Amino acid sequence: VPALPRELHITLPQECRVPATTVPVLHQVLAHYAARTPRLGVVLDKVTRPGWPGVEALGHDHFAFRTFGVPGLGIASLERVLLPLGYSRVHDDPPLAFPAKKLAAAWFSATDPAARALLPRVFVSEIQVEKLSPRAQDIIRRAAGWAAAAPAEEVLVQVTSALLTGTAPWPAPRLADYELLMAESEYAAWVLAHGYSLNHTALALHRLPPAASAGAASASAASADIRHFNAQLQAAGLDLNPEGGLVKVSPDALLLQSAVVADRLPFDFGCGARRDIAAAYVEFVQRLRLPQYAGLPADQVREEHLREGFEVGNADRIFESTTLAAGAKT
Ligand code: OOG
Ligand code: NI
Repeated sequence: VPALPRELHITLPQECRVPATTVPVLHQVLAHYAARTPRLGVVLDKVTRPGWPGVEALGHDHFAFRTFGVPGLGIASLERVLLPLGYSRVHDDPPLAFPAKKLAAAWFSATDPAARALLPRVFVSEIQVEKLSPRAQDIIRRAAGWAAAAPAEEVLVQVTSALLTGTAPWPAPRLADYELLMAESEYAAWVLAHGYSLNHTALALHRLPPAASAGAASASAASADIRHFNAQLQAAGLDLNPEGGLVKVSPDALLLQSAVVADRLPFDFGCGARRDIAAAYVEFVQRLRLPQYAGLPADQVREEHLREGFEVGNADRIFESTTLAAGAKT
């Protein structure tokens, strides 16, 4: 297993009622992701270590996974792993839906309120495979169709194994199949190649103190500032997802998100073909204080006082962080 940089570790206090295996599982997922996300290394080396030298742990706002919405897999397959690990599904009304991308999403948070600011939320999306062309459906069924026929416990073991090893529970696809899916849905092609490997972690800027270099104006701010952070990312030579502006802002203006575009890395397709394709990316989130807590002194603000959840308009743009890398020429 690759080593996990120290500041990405998750530490829970003793009193949290979280199963003993949860943090080791999350660390394993992160270690595989960190090893195949060179841009995460740049974020740590060039931005967070120099800008926040005293900070030992960067908080994870959320992890994100992508799946095929087929019987036995999809959001439900990760739900079956997450519930025994001490997570609960959060029901959004209306549900998170992305009709143009043929995607649906759900998210999970720690069941124990004391663990909520420490364990990452988990955002899981699925592509509505039945809405794709017959040819695309055929490719996906050849890879993922086994799950419909297999006993539930077999699927659970396969999904958990893929999660822990950063792989897919099907063989490496043929390049032609990847390209056919890519022409129709970049998301579907990504899942065919990467399966249950972590799509991104989102670092919680609201849990970081203001940066010393942000200037006097921010000295009284409650946390690091996403616009300043983005400027640091750009100064480090990282390309940010520009869709809808560098900072994606929720309609209530309390959920701010940005992302570096995904790394492009060599991938070994079936039959010996090798190509550079979009891999994982890194996201940054700043949750602002809910209006009813506007008067709290900065040192008393905790995660429960901040804007919760996700936002369709933001997520729709964040999804493009892999498209932007996949389309780039090397
Ligand atoms: C997920 C995109 C959405 C967010 O935080 O809203 C997202 C993906 O790219 O799979 O991460
Ligand atoms: Ni995200």
